[in-house]
Amino acid sequence: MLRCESARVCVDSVSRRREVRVPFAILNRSSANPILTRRDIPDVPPRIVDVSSVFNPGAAFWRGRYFLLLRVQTRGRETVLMVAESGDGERFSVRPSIVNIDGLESVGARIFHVYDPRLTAIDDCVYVVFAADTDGGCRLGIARTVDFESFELVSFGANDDVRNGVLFPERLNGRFVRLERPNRVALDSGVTTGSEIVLAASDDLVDWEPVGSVMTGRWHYWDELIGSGPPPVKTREGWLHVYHGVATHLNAGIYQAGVVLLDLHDPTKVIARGRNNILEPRELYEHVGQVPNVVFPSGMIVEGFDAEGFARADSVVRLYYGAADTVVGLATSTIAELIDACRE
Ligand code: BMA
Repeated sequence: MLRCESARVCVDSVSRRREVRVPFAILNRSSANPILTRRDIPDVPPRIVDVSSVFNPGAAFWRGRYFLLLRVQTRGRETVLMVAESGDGERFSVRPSIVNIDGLESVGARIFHVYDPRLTAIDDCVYVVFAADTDGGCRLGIARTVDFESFELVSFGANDDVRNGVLFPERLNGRFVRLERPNRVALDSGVTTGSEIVLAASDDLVDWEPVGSVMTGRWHYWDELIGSGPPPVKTREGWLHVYHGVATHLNAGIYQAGVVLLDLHDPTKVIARGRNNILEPRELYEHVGQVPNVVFPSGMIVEGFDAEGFARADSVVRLYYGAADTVVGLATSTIAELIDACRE
């Protein structure tokens, strides 16, 4: 692995990854950051023309290619999903089409926005868990794709106001499991948010039952409000999970990323939780934008797994995040470094 003593650009001769290594950093930002901006979004007239922003992507490594499912916002402040594809995980090209989720038109709720997709490959499909704003609050929908061309709806949440849903990559005790974040905290702005991540289980991805609380926000510190980032990754030491935390005690909320390790058999048990954030707004594109001071981790790609399906300690981790609700950033680390960060 590369080690640099001072902040500079390093090129890994094997993968050609370009990253900016900063001493003591757990995550190193790509020197190509922001890797996607509104200028990379092709027009798809009449709806998609000269868009305002692109952020909070879901990510998957699928059949040898890197995919991002982007949250693209128009100047009408409408949100659509678009697919970006890459051979190296860093240089993406965005397909000139809007993702249509077949079946979403018949859920019986008025949907204003579909956003913040999280991607999990299970068996031979990639599942997308997305948030949908409706008259009754935010709902979680699940769609699936095999080719990133067509997407079909699997289920749509009934009543609960909930966001930041992420599916585990395998069933536990024969059931699908996901983390989700109920919206139980009302902000002065009228927006509802939350400070607890819970585990839910399902036999069919349609009906979900609560299993228990996983973790809550830590008031006065970096992660007062919390929500899942990308789906958890199975490691020998537990489920490695990146989440976002919001410090609300400063003038405006600051969105950061942190790590937690959950028990492999019972993910409601926290084995270790990092004390500090591992990524916070520091670059101009993270400080300035539609919503200032936001890093919002939403996609993570790990390719190095052993024969039993555990992520290898030395595997590179690519973390994709929304910056200031305006652009997409990439930062890299390794499984071992992220696990160490949980124990700090
Ligand atoms: C959260 C979500 C995210 C957004 C973040 C910062 O509550 O709405 O989609 O990136 O706020 O605005």
